Amino acid sequence: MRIEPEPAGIFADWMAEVQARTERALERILPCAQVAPQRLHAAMRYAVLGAGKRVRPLLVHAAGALTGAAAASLDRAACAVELIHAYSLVHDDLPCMDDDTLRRGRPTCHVEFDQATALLAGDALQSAAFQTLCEGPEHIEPALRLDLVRLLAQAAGSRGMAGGQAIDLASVGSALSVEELEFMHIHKTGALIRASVKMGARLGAGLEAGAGAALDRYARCAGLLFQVVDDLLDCESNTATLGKTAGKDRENDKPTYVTVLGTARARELSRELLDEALEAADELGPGGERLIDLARFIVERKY
Ligand code: GRG
Repeated sequence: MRIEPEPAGIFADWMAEVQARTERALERILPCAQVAPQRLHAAMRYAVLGAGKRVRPLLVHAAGALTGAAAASLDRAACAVELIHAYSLVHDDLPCMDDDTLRRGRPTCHVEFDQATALLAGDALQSAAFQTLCEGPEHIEPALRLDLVRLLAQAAGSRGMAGGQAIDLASVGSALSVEELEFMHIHKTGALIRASVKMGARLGAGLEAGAGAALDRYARCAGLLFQVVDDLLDCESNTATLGKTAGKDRENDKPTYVTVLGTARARELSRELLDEALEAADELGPGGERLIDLARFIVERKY
């Protein structure tokens, strides 16, 4: 039986509430800009606060809602994942990587500050992510905290996001097969999205094996879906709407789902991945509604 999506207003309200509570929690976690070293702390806050869709925190909360996790514990995992995401964007924008000047509708961190400060801000945000998982008053058992640290470290590391980024940089100017492209994105973008879902679910009651597998299938599809849509937006949207430089992939001669498959097939693939994500979420039964709404949001987003 297919779970009906919630009325749009309910999802929009829930999304706004999670985004707001994530912002408040990040605000508390990040050192004040008045605390030394002021410039580094200002750069960290600049990179994290006041912008971003918070897709990964939303996934943490949606998966946690499925397993009945406490909201305060989910905030902690959500912030840790978002701090890693923010670090990756700061480093990705550096001249030695994608060399971009616009992010979230404003100058990139190294443009607003300087390259060395941006590099350090990214480093410190990564450390802050793991510190966040280790601290806090919530009743998260030490063994569970360790699991969360492990999940996040695996997702961010050389066999996750950083590894995917290395493949991405090495692929500039080359023709990848669809399989190679998928391998790259499962790591670069997908690993953190998958970890968001796993960490959220892990904070609540255990799922029986079938539901656990369905949730992981959902997370894998959502990660790839996010990237296919990102590639379509990069070539079909504009800089003002995206808040980052449109057409950057072509400018950097990067293989994308659009260059490898063509626009029509890339769009078809996004529909297939959405269907598969929705099918997987259906298997989760009641409680999976937010995940369904989020998969649709990932496809329908404009930036
Ligand atoms: C530097 C180790 C290292 C990794 C960087 C994720 C990544 C790897 C680079 C980002 C480049 C990029 C545009 C990837 C496409 C998918 C993606 C992560 C888009 C940005 O995420 P959103 O749309 O951003 O969730 P907001 O600003 O909403 O948080």
